[in-house]
Amino acid sequence: MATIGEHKSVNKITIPEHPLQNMVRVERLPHIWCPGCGLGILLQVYLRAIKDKDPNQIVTISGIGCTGRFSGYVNADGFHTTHGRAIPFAFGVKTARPDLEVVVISGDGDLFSIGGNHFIHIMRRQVDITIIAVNNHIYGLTGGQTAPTTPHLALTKTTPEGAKLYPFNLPHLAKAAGAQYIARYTILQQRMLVKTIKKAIDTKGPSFVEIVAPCDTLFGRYQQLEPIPLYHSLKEASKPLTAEQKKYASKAPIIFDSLNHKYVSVPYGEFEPLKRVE
Ligand SMILES: Cc1ncc(C[n+]2csc(CCOP(=O)(O)OP(=O)(O)O)c2C)c(N)n1
Ligand code: SF4
Ligand SMILES: [Mg+2]
Repeated sequence: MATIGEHKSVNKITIPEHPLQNMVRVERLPHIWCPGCGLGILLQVYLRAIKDKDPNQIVTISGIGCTGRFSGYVNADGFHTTHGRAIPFAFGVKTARPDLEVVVISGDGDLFSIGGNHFIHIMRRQVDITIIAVNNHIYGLTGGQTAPTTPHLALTKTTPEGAKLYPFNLPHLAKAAGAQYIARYTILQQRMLVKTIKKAIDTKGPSFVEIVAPCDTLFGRYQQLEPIPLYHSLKEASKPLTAEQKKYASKAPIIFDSLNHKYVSVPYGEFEPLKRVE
């Protein structure tokens, strides 16, 4: 049994010991994430993926946002860095200590908006790090503003008439920039995600994993979807990549029908990395 919840405003609660408890900074609990948020699921997925590794050999780095809190809950070395700068921090760590496994876990706004330039250049430089992007289609922590991953015409706090821009297709972007391992899964495919994160960490060179985990509180609310229908829609639209999509990431965008409030297509699996012509 363990006692958690040292925060002043929270009553102490007693819970049975969790099998991954040693890997979590329990003094930080309860976490900040909303009920139903995929980030809680991702924490246990990530811990399962790294549990056989030496905790002194892995560094988990995140930026700012709901996802940015991730590194703070992992009971191993990590950095909770400034907004958009998780990748430069990671590059610094890898440069100083090439023997370490360096994993960036951060939000779609953090990695592709303010940090977008760092993303393409870390890939181009072929740095041996893993980047895990949580695509929740929105800026979660700051109240649901549009992100570079917001579906076309989706309502958000800053697009009350619907997002005019089209979202990035992240695996396609990662492939063009030079990622050596590229995958997309949703937060509903947890076993596959554990394997994928292990593979991404073990790949030499830059690895990229997109995890579609819609913000049920804000993205869901603006699309008039309660959490359960939101997840049902995600599940129904999620399909393994076709052979053509594996080869051409451009043919595997996430499609969300904003007018009818539902996912249409969320292709998932591993994509072929770019073959360079020398
Ligand atoms: C330099 C700077 N600009 C803006 C902010 C405000 N800010 C904090 S989190 C955030 C968005 C985070 O969105 P995302 O990376 O998608 O993370 P999520 O909360 O969705 O997981 C913004 C704009 C900040 N902290 N620092
Ligand atoms: S605001 Fe959204 S992304 Fe942030 S914890 Fe809540 S559900 Fe998750
Ligand atoms: Mg986000």
